[in-house]
Amino acid sequence: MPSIHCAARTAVRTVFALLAAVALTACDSTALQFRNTDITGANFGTDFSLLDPEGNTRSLSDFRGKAVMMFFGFTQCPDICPTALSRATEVRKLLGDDGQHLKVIFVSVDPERDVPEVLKAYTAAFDPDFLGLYTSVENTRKVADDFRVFYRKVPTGGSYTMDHTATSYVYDPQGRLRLAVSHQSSAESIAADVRILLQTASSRP
Ligand SMILES: [Cu+2]
Repeated sequence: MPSIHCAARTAVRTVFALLAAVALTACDSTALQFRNTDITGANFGTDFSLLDPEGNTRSLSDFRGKAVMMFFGFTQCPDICPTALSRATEVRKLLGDDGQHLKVIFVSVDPERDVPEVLKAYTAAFDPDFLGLYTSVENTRKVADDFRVFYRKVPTGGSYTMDHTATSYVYDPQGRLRLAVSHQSSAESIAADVRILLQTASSRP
């Protein structure tokens, strides 16, 4: 009898040790140390339906298997957009070979002027792999609202400029919105976070 009792106790101990190990693993995976704002579980910006410069309808699922960094702007932007897209170029460089697993998407908030040819030439000037997307003026407002992106026309003499949200969003390779990246965030911090998202994805069965 004592030996059975002992065996039972060992079994209980083993179970507890296993539970502790499981708890630790779970704890590790939820405590991912992102340097940008973790918005995992956000109930907005879950998908989009937009046109690429060739006129194909594109949605988030087209990029499954890649991390996606998405940014809203306009090609005539004097500073915010060029800065954000240059930074995105830098992020891909910092990622080295993993850079090919990051898709950068630029959504126009100024489709009246950002016609397909203009949009394509603009993104390609930063990186030929960057993708410019657009839709009708009306749908642009809906998509921006879906992504909690603000924008408005600001008249400048005979023309206009646009005010717009400067936040970039990052999706993991499963297509889940994970990070909000501020305009002040560095390319290094974004590359570090994207690396985590890519590694977490590849380690999953
Ligand atoms: Cu801009």
